[in-house]
Amino acid sequence: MPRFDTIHEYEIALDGRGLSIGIVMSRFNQNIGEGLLSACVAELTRLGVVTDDIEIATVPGALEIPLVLQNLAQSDRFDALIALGAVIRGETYHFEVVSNDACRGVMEVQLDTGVPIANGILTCENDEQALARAGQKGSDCAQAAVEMAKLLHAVGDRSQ
Ligand code: INI
Repeated sequence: MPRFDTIHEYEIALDGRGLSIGIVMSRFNQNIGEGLLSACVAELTRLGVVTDDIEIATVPGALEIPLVLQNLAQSDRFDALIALGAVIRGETYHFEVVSNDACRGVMEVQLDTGVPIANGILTCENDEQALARAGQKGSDCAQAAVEMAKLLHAVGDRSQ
């Protein structure tokens, strides 16, 4: 239901039919990456995205994610992208560098290209914490990607 009579408010249905989604997953902490990925793909398909319209690229670590996202975004083939990975404090002395640079890169790519990117790069204290969060985060990213793709399409349609 609209909140106001004369103000246009975008109402976005989480309907992924017809959307093309690219996923970039870091293989560092691979079991956590796989947990994020399976939850993410399960939710995308539940929302109606067909598997033929999903592409998955894997990279060695979170720091490699932004460059691949940039290439996928510039291909003009995707309505939204998703970044998946885990940076674990206990396993690196440069935790802040890896997490900050990876997340900054993801944000820069989406602002530079205009393609929405759901950021599922977990930053956690330890493996247990990351594993506990992976399922929910993967699913949340699928929903964010579908919502943002649909919202930007709706904004674009109104600008015509
Ligand atoms: N990459 C991750 O995705 N998670 C980490 O926890 C991590 N640690 O611990 O260092 C990590 N490092 C690798 C980095 O992303 C690059 O792959 C590497 O520096 C090569 O460029």
